[in-house]
Amino acid sequence: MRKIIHIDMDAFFAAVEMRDQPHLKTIPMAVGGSPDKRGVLCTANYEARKFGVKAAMASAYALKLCPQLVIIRPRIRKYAEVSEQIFQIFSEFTDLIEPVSLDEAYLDVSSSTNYHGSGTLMAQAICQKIFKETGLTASAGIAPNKLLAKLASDVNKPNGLFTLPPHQVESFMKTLPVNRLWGVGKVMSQKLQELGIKNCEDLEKYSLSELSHRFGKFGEMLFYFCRGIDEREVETDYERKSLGTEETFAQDLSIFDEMKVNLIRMSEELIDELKNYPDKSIKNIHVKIKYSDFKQTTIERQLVLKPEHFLELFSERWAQDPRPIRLLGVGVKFEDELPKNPGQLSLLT
Ligand code: TTP
Ligand code: MG
Repeated sequence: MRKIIHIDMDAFFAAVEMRDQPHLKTIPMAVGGSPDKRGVLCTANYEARKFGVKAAMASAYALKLCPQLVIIRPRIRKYAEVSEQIFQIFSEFTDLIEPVSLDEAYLDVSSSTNYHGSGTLMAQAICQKIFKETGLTASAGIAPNKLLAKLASDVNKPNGLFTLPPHQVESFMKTLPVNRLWGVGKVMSQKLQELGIKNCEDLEKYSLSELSHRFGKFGEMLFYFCRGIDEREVETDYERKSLGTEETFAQDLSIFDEMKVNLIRMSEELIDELKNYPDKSIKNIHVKIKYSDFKQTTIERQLVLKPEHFLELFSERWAQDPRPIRLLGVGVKFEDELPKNPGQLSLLT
């Protein structure tokens, strides 16, 4: 059973501003662009949220809802500095950290042995340390997977923790509205609504094949998500530099056609899996061969992502050494990314 912690800072940009200018603490305030330049809000403090003011709202409209709202220009560099501090704290607890944005991350603490291996105690310690070092509060969710940890971190937000142990997952999921599931946005939510599906309990009535027939690969994910099942790994930046799959065969393959069939199938599966990484560009593709004597070789090249191209690489290499093989692998390397920023920052004006 994995132990995943999801940490999310409270009203992050606003909290930094309130810390640095304490008079803002008791009044409704937001961080964002100016109302007369068609600016939008990055976030608002909890005082302002009482008026319905929230992130991504036009600043001019927010002022209509709350005329006394104070809007502060964002200081992204400052927020990035604080972000570095909190990620430094995370790294004292585990190496498996997936940054989601400046203020949010998943931590896989399954193999961390301090705090008696307790995810809850670790999350508590992380939040306390964040507060001590930055003066800011965070919320945390502790659960067996990413989907549940993210949902859990919202339960006692702000400045709260929630642990979802495996035996409570079923009852927790039943009443959960489907639009709280990862990946269910407005359009999907609407489609589900049309089928009379409001919460996860309604969704559970649909079989895997029904959901996958209606919504493709995402439908399959929904089938598992509504039951609180999520196999997605906590992906560190390092792991995201490549993606691949390999198979050791029960019996060594000695006939080319058998190899070909398996290779094409594996390439197709990989190409399918790559649909989950729409923002990645592929640098090159590769094929790995392990012979029956464990000798292994890899060939990689800049080619368009197609099953035939994996086959081309394979055939070329195997022709040089046509012996039985025990393992085949196919994979891709991704282009290096620019440093990760929250997509939302584009909202700044
Ligand atoms: P969030 O974690 O979504 O929000 P938050 O930290 O302000 O508030 P909460 O207590 O609900 O977690 O986003 C983190 C920061 O990212 C937020 O402080 C500002 C920025 N951001 C934008 O710039 N635009 C946006 O639309 C959103 C949602 C966030
Ligand atoms: Mg936050």
